[in-house]
Amino acid sequence: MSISMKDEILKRILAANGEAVSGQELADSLGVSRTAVWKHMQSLQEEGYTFETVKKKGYILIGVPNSLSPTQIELFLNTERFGREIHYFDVVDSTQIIAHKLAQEGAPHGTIIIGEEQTAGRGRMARPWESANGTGIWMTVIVRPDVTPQQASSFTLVVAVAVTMAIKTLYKQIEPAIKWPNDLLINGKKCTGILTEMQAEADCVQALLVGIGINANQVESDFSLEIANIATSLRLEAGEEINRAALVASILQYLEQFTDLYVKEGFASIKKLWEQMSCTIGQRIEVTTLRGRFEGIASGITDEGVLQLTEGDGTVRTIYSGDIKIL
Ligand code: BTX
Repeated sequence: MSISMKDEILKRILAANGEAVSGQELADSLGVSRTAVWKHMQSLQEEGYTFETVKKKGYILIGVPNSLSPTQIELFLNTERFGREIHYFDVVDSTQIIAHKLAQEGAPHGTIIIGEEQTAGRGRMARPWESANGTGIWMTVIVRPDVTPQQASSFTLVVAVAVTMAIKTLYKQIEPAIKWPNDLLINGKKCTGILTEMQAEADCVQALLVGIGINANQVESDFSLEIANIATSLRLEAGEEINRAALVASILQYLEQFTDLYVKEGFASIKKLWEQMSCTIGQRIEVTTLRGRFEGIASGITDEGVLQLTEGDGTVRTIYSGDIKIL
C-alpha cells in the first residue's frame, strides 16, 4: 500500500476541517476505487487515527495518534530532501546503529531513522541515553554534506542551532540555551542531546549520522533517579503537550536550510546565531578533554566552531572536543 496515497487521503480529510468527506469523492478525485479508499482508511485506523462515519456523507477525522509514524510526520513536512525517506520503528536498540548500516548501504541525504523507544540509546563516549517509549524524539538523520572531515567537526553546532530554532518557533514560551558542544538546556536542565558520528575517508565525508534525542512529553516521574535532577522535558517547561511530529518536521526544515548554508559558506555563516543562543560564552567553565582538565573563561568560538578558553594567565587554549561544566 503506498504511503503517499494514504497521506493524500488523510490530508484531504484534515483539510475539510471537521466537515465530512465522502469515500466516493475521495475515490473520484484521487482516481482510485472505493475499495482502495476503504483499505487506506482501515490502515489509518490501525495506526490510531479515529474517524466518525456519517451516513451518506462520509468520514470526519476525530482523533490523531500520538506517534511519529511517517504518515504523521509527512502531514507537517515542508522540506525538499530531509525526512523524505523515513525508517520508523516501535523499538530499536539505537537509531545510530541502524543509521550506520543504512548509510553504508547508500541511504540518501536526509534519510531519517526514528524509534518510539530505544533499548540501547547512547550519548558521547558510549554513555547511555534514556529513551523511554513514546515520550521523546529519538531520531538519527543521515546527512551527506560536501565537506572535509575536519570541517564536519563543527556540524553538531549547526544541529544545535536548528533544533533550538524549531523549539523556539513552535513553543514561544520556552527558550533553550546551547551548552557547548551538544546539549540544549532549559532553566539549567538538559532537554536535548546531540551525537554526531561520521563515516569518512581521509579527505571526504561519506555520511554524518546526526543523532538527536529530545525529551518531549516526559513528566518528572518518567526520568530515572540517575538523571532526575539534571533532565527536563519540553512539556514540563512549556506547560503543554508537545506535538512530536510537528516538531520533527520543523527541525528537519531548519536542519535542511542550515546544512545548505553551512556547505556553501561554512560554520562562520551560522556562528552569530549560535552565539546568541549559547549559554557558554562569557562563562567561567571547567573543560574535561582527553588531554586533561582546564579552567578559565569561555571567551569565544572560532569560525570553525572551536571553543576558545582563556586561562587565568591569559593563555588562550583551543578546545576541539570535551565536556564542560559551567562554574
Ligand atoms: P552526552 O554524552 O552529552 O550525554 C549523556 C549523559 O546525559 C548521560 O551520561 C546522562 O547523564 C545524561 N542523560 C541520559 N539520558 C538523558 C535524557 N533522556 N535526558 C537528559 N539527560 C540524559 C548526549 O550525549 C547525546 C545524546 C544523543 C541521543 C540520541 S537519541 C537518537 C540517537 N540514537 C542514539 O542512540 N543516540 C542518539
